[in-house]
Amino acid sequence: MEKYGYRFSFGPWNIHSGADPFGPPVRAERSFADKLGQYRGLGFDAVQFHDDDAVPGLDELTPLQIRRRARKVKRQIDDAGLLAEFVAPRLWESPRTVDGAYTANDPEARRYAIERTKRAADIAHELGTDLMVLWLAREGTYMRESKDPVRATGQLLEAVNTILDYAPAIRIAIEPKPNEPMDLAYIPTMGHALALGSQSSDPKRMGVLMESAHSVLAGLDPSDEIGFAMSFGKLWSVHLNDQNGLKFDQDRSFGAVDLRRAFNQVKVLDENRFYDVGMVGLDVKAIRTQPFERDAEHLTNSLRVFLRLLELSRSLDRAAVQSLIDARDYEQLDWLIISHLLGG
Ligand code: XUL
Ligand code: MN
Repeated sequence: MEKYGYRFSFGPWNIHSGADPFGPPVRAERSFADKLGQYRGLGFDAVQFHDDDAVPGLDELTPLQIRRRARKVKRQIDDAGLLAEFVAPRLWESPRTVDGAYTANDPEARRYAIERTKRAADIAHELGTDLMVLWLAREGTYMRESKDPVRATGQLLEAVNTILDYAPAIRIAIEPKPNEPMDLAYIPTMGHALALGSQSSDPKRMGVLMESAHSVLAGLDPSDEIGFAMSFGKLWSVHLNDQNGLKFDQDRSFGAVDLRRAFNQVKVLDENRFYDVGMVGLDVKAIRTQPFERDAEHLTNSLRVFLRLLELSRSLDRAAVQSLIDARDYEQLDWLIISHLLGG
């Protein structure tokens, strides 16, 4: 498969048992080793990790035990011919973080969140990646009056500064999302994430990860969110997927809902040489009807859509596009793009 210099990644959670908030698993859960064995065959190069994807049960282990277990995982991914793209601390499942992690009102919960993030940085170090992703899942409110947004923003800043200081080799990419699980999140868009990074103690090490579904949930166009971050050299990873309107986070296969929107994401990534900067992550989930034996097709479909759209972006008649722009003939430009997407 020609991949045009792009490298692709996904997380172990992207092959899953199909449980949702309303029903139990519908497929057996695969082991980590089983999933790892599938990456190369599916056309992927790297693994995205939550800290506990690499070291399950890390809250019960000492820092030294965590590092040792992470080292074993490093050998597993080496043996599978894979890289680790990033490590993300999973700060949203512990009973300690029901009211938030870095912005919890309980100082003990905030302390736990910082310690857990330090362990995630240790794991990243052992897995050979300098990238940490922060999806700030529970930093926000269900009850507006329960937290103070000025104080919460200060706490988020203090948290990233503490990690930047603790792990001088680590770069942090914030993955914004406007809601779910919270009603209202404190860092809902690229702009918020970049502003926070710019105020940190080391702005050079603060960037972003754009997820298509999250941008759509914020009422924004993913390609503009990509372009905004890329204009500052701050887009360090992506979670491409798709989303049918303003509902729960669907993590549909890339391009499954809106091919033109997917095309514009690929176009802006490629025009700005994203392949020199980061990997193409696909944060997609198989729909619940999918059987166990065919539980990774959403990943291959998404990868194929990316590559097909890449070919379409590169084969676009740029001179014709430019002359239509010069003539301000945008209806014809519309037709040129649509007919190109339809195969000419
Ligand atoms: C949540 C989400 C997460 C992060 C990783 O919506 O996208 O999977 O990408 O923590
Ligand atoms: Mn994601």
